[in-house]
Amino acid sequence: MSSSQQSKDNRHYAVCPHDCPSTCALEVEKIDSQTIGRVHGSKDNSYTDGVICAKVARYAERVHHPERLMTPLKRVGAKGVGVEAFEPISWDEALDCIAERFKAIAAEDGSEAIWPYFYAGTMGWAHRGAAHRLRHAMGYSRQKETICVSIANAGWQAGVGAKRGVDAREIVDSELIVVWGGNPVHTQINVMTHIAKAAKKGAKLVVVDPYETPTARKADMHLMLRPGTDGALACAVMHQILKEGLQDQAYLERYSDFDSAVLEHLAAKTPEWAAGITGLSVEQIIAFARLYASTGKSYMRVGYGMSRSRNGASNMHAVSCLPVLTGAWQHQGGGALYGHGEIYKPMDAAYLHGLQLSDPKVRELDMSRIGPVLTGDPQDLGDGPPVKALFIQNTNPVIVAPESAKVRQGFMRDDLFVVVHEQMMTETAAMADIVLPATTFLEHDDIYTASGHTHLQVSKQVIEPLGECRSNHQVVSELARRLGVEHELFQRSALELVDQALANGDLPSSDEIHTMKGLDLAPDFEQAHCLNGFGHADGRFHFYADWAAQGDHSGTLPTLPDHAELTDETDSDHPFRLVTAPARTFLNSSFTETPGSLKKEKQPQALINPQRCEALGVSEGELVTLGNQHGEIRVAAKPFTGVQPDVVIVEGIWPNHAFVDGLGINALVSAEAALPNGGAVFHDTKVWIEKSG
Ligand SMILES: Nc1nc2c(c(=O)[nH]1)N[C@H]1C(S)=C(S)[C@@H](COP(=O)(O)OP(=O)(O)OC[C@H]3O[C@@H](n4cnc5c(=O)[nH]c(N)nc54)[C@H](O)[C@@H]3O)O[C@H]1N2
Ligand SMILES: Nc1nc2c(c(=O)[nH]1)N[C@H]1C(S)=C(S)[C@@H](COP(=O)(O)OP(=O)(O)OC[C@H]3O[C@@H](n4cnc5c(=O)[nH]c(N)nc54)[C@H](O)[C@@H]3O)O[C@H]1N2
Ligand code: SF4
Ligand SMILES: [Mo]
Repeated sequence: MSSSQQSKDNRHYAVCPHDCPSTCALEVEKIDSQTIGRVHGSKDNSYTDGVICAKVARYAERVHHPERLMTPLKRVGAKGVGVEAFEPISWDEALDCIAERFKAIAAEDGSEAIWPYFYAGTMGWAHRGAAHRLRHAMGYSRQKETICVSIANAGWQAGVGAKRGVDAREIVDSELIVVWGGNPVHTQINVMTHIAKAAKKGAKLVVVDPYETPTARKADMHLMLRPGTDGALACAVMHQILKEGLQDQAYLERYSDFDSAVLEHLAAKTPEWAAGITGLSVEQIIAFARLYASTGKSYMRVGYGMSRSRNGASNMHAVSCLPVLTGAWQHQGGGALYGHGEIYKPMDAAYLHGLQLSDPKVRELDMSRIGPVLTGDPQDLGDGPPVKALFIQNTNPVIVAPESAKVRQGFMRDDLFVVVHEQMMTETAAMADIVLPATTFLEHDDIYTASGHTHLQVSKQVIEPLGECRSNHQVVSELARRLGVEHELFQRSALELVDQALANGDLPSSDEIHTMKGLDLAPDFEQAHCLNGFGHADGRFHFYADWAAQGDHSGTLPTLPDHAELTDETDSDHPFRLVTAPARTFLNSSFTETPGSLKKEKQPQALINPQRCEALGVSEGELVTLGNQHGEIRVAAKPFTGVQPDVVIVEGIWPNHAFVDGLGINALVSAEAALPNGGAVFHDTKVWIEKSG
């Protein structure tokens, strides 16, 4: 047998578990029962289409990382030091110790003093949701999931009324693709695969992003606006389209609540007005409006970038009005995609989250405010007890959460008992009292939905769990037993739970879905293009946003599309706006440990307009200090022409220790909750910059 034939035979279907809209179908080379080789994109999945990102192709570097956690550990030295402060213990010892402490804390301070805290290190529903099952069974504090999608969801919901959109495989038929507030070359490479197919047929690409990303470099038009000003740009584009009579009036009347008051409102939102806010030129705005209205086959891929601001929901809503104004939604290759959440509703996610056990009276803490929560902010704790224990799976809050100096201060508390279940000794794990070793997706089974495509996929274990690693579900089940809970959610296997959730929605079994390498749940054309109506009760798209329905009872967010002046604006002491964009070869905090990724990303860098570098007297590689009321960090400067003079970009959620002073980018980001219903404002930060002394 040739070696290439051998490698084909050894390929196992799996699904990428990472928090990425692409949720790629993979083929993993298995070398032996404990070892993987290269990872490839599967050709069998028409969205993945054989392409995956470089970091996952090199996944062997993560699975077989020499520092992968292999046994339970107990901290015997100082917090935050790392692996040398721990000594190995047995699983029984670890789980007994956790159960004992949790029982004692619940007895003394109430069960709400324990806060299971998780996010999307794995997107698999059975393992991701494990912490929820434990929380609801025990009455531990609930978690408001705000760190990623809550602002964007609110903005999209306000207009469209449902998380629904046009299949990205239609991009091949588009004449114009607008990537707005996303950088798919970094964050979901498959979008670029589909754009390349359309470009071959002459389609144009427009990118709206505050800096010249690799995606923007491929664009025919790049609108390099100031962060947090998308509402202004969208309004001026609508103004121009209406002024030139390029809207689809019949569509607007049939499918939206557009009326003469909206028309009048937009009549004031001139390109001149928006130019002053966005930093774009009047000509650019007019040229984009004309290009956008020139074809119904315009496909808008909406990213999260514009939403990670205090006015983010309003920006998202304003942008989502555009394909309605031109009637693009009606056409093959036209419309918009934010996410496909709605199509997966038949799967009973509530069952997997253990919602049947939940008590809505139990307090809910905002995950993005973990710093203020752990440092006892009354705004967060109210009359409730302080958090005395954390049980953490799938997330690394010591580096990814806002106001990270406060997060660290909270973790350093002597009276806080911390359990972290992890694959690596992250900076969060280094703060733990007990660290538990976790399997990777290649060592357990799970089911995956996607936001960027329409397949429901089941991934099965490819290799044996390494060392003593256990899955999230195993750990939570064993803890629940020790805490005295008897429930099927902790007695069945992960796939048995998945099968129940599938059966509850009349979907095929996990085995069937696995055998067919994914079940395509793509809705028909009418549904995907909202021709049967949008998600609101009246079936219309709403130019009038009902923010109160989503939690903004102060009336702060504008009802009609607009520029909401809520951002952390520059002032004489803070002349720059900071954007903390995703790095290409990291995935949030993951891969910040793999040699292949580190070699590419090198070090944290501040991309600063060359004029400003000159004024600051800094050249490439020299250290600059970025600061504001939350803290100061030092980072290497990189003169960069593709950014406005008052904007600075730092890519990647590097570990704090990668920065000169051991304090990373989120030391500068505020934990203020965005309207209407919370959300972290990662790209909405004023800073000053100085050459470091
Ligand atoms: N390689 C890689 N892939 C990832 C991730 C990663 O860290 N690295 N993270 C994953 C996760 S969790 C998520 S949620 C997604 C996020 O995926 P995206 O939606 O692509 O990411 P964002 O972080 O929102 O930032 C995208 C772009 O928005 C731009 N941006 C910032 N502010 C604004 C603004 O006000 N207006 C506009 N128009 N643009 C703005 C940024 O400059 C950036 O280029 O990606 C996932 N995929
Ligand atoms: N400055 C700045 N900060 C940001 C952002 C930004 O754009 N800028 N983006 C924000 C966004 S959108 C998000 S979603 C968050 C994400 O932040 P995180 O949730 O922290 O990100 P990840 O790196 O995806 O996952 C965290 C950890 O999960 C672990 N893990 C993976 N699989 C498993 C498993 O099966 N079991 C267990 N127990 N652990 C597992 C990984 O080893 C990893 O350390 O970061 C946010 N922070
Ligand atoms: S592009 Fe996203 S989903 Fe695909 S392999 Fe890379 S991280 Fe995973
Ligand atoms: Mo995210």
